[in-house]
Amino acid sequence: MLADSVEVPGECVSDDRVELPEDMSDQPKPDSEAPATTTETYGFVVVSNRLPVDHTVGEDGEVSWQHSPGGLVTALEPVMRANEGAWVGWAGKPDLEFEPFENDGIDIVPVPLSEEEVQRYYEGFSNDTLWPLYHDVISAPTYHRVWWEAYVRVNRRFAEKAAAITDQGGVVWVQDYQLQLVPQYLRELRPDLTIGFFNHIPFPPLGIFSQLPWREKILEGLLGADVIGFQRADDASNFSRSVRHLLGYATSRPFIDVPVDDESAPLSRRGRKVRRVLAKQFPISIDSAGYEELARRPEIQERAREIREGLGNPKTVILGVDRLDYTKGIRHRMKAFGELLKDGRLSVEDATLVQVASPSRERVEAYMDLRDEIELTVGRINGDYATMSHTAISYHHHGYPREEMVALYLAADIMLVTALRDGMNLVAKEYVAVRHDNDGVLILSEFAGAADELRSALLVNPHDIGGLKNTIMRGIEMPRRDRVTRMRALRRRVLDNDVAKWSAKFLEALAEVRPGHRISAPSSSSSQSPDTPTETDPAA
Ligand code: GDG
Repeated sequence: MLADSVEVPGECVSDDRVELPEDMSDQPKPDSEAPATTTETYGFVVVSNRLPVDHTVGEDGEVSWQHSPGGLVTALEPVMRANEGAWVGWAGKPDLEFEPFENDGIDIVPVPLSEEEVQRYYEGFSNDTLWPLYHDVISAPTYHRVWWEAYVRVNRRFAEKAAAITDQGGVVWVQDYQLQLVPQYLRELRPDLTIGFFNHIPFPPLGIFSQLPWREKILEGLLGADVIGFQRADDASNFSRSVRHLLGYATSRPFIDVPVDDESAPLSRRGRKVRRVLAKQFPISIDSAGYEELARRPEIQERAREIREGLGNPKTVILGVDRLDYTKGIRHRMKAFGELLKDGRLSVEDATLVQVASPSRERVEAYMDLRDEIELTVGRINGDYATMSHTAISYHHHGYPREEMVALYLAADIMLVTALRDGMNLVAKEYVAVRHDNDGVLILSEFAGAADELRSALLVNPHDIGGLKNTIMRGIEMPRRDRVTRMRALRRRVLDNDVAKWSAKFLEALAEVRPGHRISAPSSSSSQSPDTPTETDPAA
């Protein structure tokens, strides 16, 4: 996810894009030529809050666009090329109108937002209502009717744009929680389309989701899709349970029968005309080979050595990389690390914690408060324990180029992921992908979606500070042979299940649900056996 800072699912297009310092951007240079406009229609359309390009204005006032090659873009680029695809989204700045254009092989179709819509739809309803609600109410969600009204209006605009540019019988894939009403609006406008939706963040349990004053509307919005993808099996079953209890529809996992007025629709077992929606997990991944390729470059390995030297060559480098977000458990890991220093189980010569906290959602109050709190904690711990030659926590409130991130992963003996709730957590997968030496320890929260797949990590409950401290010590003391055994197993998982396989599986599921609406999946050999209902849940 990305936005004011940035947002897109992580480096994917969600909507917190990581803000990179201008002189350190790892993005390709801006296209210097004026974009060519396009008024075409497309067989395959991706819709996300943020576009995969950033609008930039040079010192001379000249406008250009920077392609942001995140994981989602990397995964979808070949599919888009094979199907003449387009990407619909917001350019990340308010009140910015421009014509569709082609950028680096992807046709870009903008949806403008006013300053008020950015405040209400994006910063308000998306980031201060849905985000905390969907992450176990770690921070209290705010409910404002005017935010909801803006969310409805903006979702309708995205749907209208997608409806206007998609070919007859085409495929539209909607991304993430900012756009949950788009599938329904799109189906109303264009019943001929095949519609997919992928939720990059968790879907909450019924008891929490029920707080939302507009809960039925959100469910109906999502059920406009043919396939609804989630990160974890638990998210899919939370969703099905909410549908059963709040809408009364029959579910037979992984399917949901949505009643329709269409005479030609099939009959359900209860004798109702229904449209069948598939709701199941499609765990997202990364461009694993791309990360490994960067990690094998000699200059990046040299940079990793320099980083360690710059830290005073501590015996152990522990690394945290997160958007500065209260869901990531940054406070918990600092508390555990600070106590290990206090208890004398570690000294600053033994271990340094490097924390990259990329700027994110800086206009939302909860994020401003979090930043103050974390920076106070860093200052206290460093004040108490740093020496002239060794710091305790090396804290960085910046975005870095991807090459630097890879060097950091290579420099780290321990990767510490302590999310209190996280849809997936790509950082955990990136760390594993770069460790071609099969060394390094991943400590991973059981509340991150990645924990379902990365079972050979050291799994932790970040709320259990005593347990977290012991796990950090276990990671530090782990013999190389055990580290290698675990890392090999993790790497098999991450290299086998990359982001290309993720998108191919999702698109295959879409094609199966609506045969005849097949889109060309370029080089994927991955195929999934068709889902069979495993369980029948009576409607509430
Ligand atoms: C959402 C869900 C889900 C971070 N700092 C820098 C930088 N990053 C990159 C990381 C990674 C991405 O940002 C963060 O992705 P995460 O998955 O860890 O977290 P969210 O941003 O919250 O993403 C999450 C994801 O969507 C995908 O579905 O996994 O659960 O919350 O790729 O490397 N990249 C660069 N410089 C930085 O300073 N270049």
